[in-house]
Amino acid sequence: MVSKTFLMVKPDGVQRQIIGDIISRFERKGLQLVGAKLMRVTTELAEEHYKEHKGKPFYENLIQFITSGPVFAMVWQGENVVDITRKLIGKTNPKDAEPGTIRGDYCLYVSKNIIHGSDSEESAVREISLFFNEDEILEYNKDIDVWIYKS
Ligand code: IDP
Repeated sequence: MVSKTFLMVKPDGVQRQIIGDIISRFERKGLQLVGAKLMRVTTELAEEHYKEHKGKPFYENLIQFITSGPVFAMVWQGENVVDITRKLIGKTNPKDAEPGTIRGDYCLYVSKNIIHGSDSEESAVREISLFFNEDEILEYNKDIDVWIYKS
């Protein structure tokens, strides 16, 4: 099923100037970028986004980190896009992430793990609506999809 997911290059990825490399990985896979912006996450938005982690030992650091500099927020569309992007991103802790995944290739620590990706269809819907207005998400055809999607 074609659906959408929310991905975000965290402040460490923006500072390290790997936004382009990260976008390339999803483009090469055949997924479609339908929304994107460089933005600062306010403390209020960070707390809403990460509310399931409130009370955990790493929560305060996580909020501090995600608000510490610009992030690059994106909406991607494609077949099984949530599962596929989670696989391309790799395990939460970079020390367990396989080589070839973004976290496996680019980072060392769970507290600086470069990228966020929604972990379910429900979180994707919630997170997209937290970060994007409807008019910031575009619908357009990619002619190359005939070479990517099965007929
Ligand atoms: P995910 O980002 O792979 O979905 P979650 O378990 O939802 O992983 O955790 C959200 C974020 O919280 C992680 O990406 C990471 O930045 C941070 N985090 C998770 N567990 C730890 C930890 O044990 N120490 C420090 N930060 C953590």
